[in-house]
Formats: sequence, C-alpha cells, structure tokens
Amino acid sequence: MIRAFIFDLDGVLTDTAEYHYRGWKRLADEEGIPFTREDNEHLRGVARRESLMLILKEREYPEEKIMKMMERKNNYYLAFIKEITPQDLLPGAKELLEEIHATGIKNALGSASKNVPDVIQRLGIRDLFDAIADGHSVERQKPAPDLFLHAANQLGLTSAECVVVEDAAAGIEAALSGGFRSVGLGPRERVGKADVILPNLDGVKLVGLLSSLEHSGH
Ligand code: B16
Ligand code: MG
Repeated sequence: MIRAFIFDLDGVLTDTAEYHYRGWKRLADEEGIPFTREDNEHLRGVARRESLMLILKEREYPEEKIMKMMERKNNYYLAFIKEITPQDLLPGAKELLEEIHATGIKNALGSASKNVPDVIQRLGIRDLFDAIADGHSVERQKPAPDLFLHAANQLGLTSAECVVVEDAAAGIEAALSGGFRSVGLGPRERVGKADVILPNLDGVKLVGLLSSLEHSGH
C-alpha cells in the first residue's frame, strides 16, 4: 500500500542546477580552479560540502577556508534564487503534487539542499507538503537512506509505504538501501536502478504512476 511520495527538489520539482553551477563557477574562477558545466553534472544531488570537495579535487585547504568558500558560493546562490517564481516549477510537478494531496496520499520533500524553505516558498508549493527533510535534517547524506527515512518517520510511515522520486543516481541508491520503492527521472545510465523510469513529470498522472509501480515487480 502506497501512503506517501517523497520528492527530491532540484531536478525533480524545479531546476536550480543552473544556479548551483553559476555559484560554483564564480567561486572556482575566483580561486583559479578549472570547473566546467560537465563537472557540474557530477554534483547532481550531492550536498554542499561534498560538492566543494569534488571541485577542489586533490587540492588541500584549511577547514576555515573551506567553510568560507561554502559560504561564498551559497551567497552567490542565494542571490540567484531570489529570481525564482512559481514559473520555475518543472512541467507536471505542481499538478502531480496537487493530485496526490487531493487523494489523501501524503507528499514529503527529501532534498540535500539547506535552502529548501526559501525555494519552496518562492515556488508556492510549501502547503502541499506534509513533511520536509532537507540538508539540515540528517548528518549522513545520500546515498545513505537517512534523509528519506527521516521523511517517512515524520509521516509515521515505513519505507515500504513510501515512494521516492529522484533524478540523481545517489538518490536512487539511497531509496534502494532504505527499502523504498523509487521513480527515477532521467536517462537510464543515471537512474536505471529505479523501479519506474520516466523522462520527467510532464503529463504524469497518479493513477498511471501507481499502476507502473504495481507492475514493476518490486
Ligand atoms: P545547498 P536535491 C541538491 O538538491 C542539489 O542537486 C545539489 O546540486 C546541491 O549541491 C545540494 O542540493 C545542496 O544544496 O547548497 O542549497 O544546500 O537534488 O537534493 O534537491
Ligand atoms: Mg535532485
């Protein structure tokens, strides 16, 4: 019995990847570190500190400098996301959230981002969620299942009763290791381990999604 959907934010409900890219790019340029759009693809769903570590590669810096770099990048990001409006919801996202909400199935958010409250407020979807798990909720980030387990706990549900919707390989890994069913959005090379694979949420209806999950053999 499916009682809840746990949605990732970036890459599922909205696309803030471009803003993350511009923030990291500005920091990297200032520090004289090479960083391309292709490099940025590897940061999909990866938390802030781990993202910086991937950018710095083998370069070593004192902890104080690392903290300052994370803060600088986040300040650039915060300036970019001031532009976010409900128009920035990805196609089909709000319709699906509303449909789920209306049937009494729960909606939760499970995102690695520490900027979730600001982003969902600007997108105008805050009231559609029954629980929120974000970058402040747990220590261990995806691919650990902790974030999604935290969301399920808040709803008083087990992982077997929840479906995770994710665009990142690390997010699908997290869902699998926590015993959640999953819907992967994007190419098979990235989300191939999900129970159901879709390009995105455009035109996705709850009945069709539940039926695909039922037939996925999980
Ligand atoms: P912040 P998600 C992730 O969001 C992004 O995909 C990732 O690029 C970002 O580094 C991470 O959030 C942390 O974001 O710097 O705002 O805390 O896909 O888990 O919704
Ligand atoms: Mg994501």
